Amino acid sequence: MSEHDSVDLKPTPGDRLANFYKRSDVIQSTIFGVIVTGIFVILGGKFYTKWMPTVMSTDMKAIERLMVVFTWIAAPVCGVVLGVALYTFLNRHSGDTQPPDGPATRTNGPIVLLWSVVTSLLALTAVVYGITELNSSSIASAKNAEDAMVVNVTGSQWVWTFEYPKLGVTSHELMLPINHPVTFHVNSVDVNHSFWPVQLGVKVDANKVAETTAETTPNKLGEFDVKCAELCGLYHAYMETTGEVMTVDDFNNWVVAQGGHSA
Ligand SMILES: [Cu+2]
Repeated sequence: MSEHDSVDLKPTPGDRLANFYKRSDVIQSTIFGVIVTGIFVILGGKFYTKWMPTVMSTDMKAIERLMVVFTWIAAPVCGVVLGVALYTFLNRHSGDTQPPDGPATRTNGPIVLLWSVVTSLLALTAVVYGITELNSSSIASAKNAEDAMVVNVTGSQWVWTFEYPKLGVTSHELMLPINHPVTFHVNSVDVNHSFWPVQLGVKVDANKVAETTAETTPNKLGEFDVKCAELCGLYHAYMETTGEVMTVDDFNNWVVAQGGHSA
């Protein structure tokens, strides 16, 4: 055999990749991984639409979509990890002092490259999608800002107060008219709180030193929860109240009943 032949016989990266995929441990782990990925992709879509809080605003819809997409992106990574774990678990033998082990993958260039490129692409997709959603929601808020109804939200240990400056109403329940943009100006009189009308998809800090703002447009009639999402002392867990998205007529009636003047 000449020197030239022996160089030709060296396995190419392609050969190493092909051999890697012929290994029974790799085949079994891959099959488990694909099954786990499939389950997470199906459950990801179902979970958020079935068990997450009701979607009552455009922002909540965007958040739900974001969570479903992020679950799908994470599914293959979870699939690979659980696939290998399942293979290891099912192939253990009683009395083994060491778990079954194969050749190291860290010297397998093509596999390391594949793993790095795929996970980088998944992470990049998550970043780009997240930034795009954030941007489109700020554009929508800016568009709505002019005709938005202003509600001043004040957090105090351990009560939420909602003031409607243009309507002359103050309430401890957050009433909102449907399909009308609303801007929350959020403050605190004591410690840091976090204003969280759950089903509206809004969560924003309530600070004493600086006002924060958030916008949304409620688009579904019904009650929603308002909670505090920042540990703020002894009764933090009880710092909650209810809100309701109402028809415009019902909202105006409520305003009048509270002694205010309807818009
Ligand atoms: Cu709190």
